[in-house]
Amino acid sequence: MRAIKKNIIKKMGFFVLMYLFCVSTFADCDANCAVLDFNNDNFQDSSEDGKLVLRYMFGLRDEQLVKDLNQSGFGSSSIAKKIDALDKELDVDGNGAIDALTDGLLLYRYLDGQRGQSLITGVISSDATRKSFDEIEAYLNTLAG
Ligand SMILES: [Ca+2]
Ligand SMILES: [Ca+2]
Repeated sequence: MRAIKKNIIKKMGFFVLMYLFCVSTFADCDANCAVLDFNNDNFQDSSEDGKLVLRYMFGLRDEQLVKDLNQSGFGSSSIAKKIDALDKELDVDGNGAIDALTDGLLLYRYLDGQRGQSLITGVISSDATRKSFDEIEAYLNTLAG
């Protein structure tokens, strides 16, 4: 009986260690993973992260935020939290407001690999403080890390 108890305690200790390892790994990821990798799959791309940030800016949350997208084990609330943490940094054109049809599309196009004039055509607000593709690209390069 005592041997069985010892064995159970040993096994529980193993699971506790595994749990702590996983928690610390994910905690590291939150701090160090690329800022625009919203689903934490180690890629910054338009097909997942670009859509996520656009949907988020359009006010979609929970299941609607992640529908048909790869969450890579990262739940919708964690994804929303990661996007939300960027706060004012999401104001890509620097007009003081965060808007899906300007900032969101700039982020989407940037993650899609578009650069130069095609990055900014039709999606810069009239009161933007970052207007040229040079300024937008430089800003997003800093943000993407
Ligand atoms: Ca990603
Ligand atoms: Ca803006």
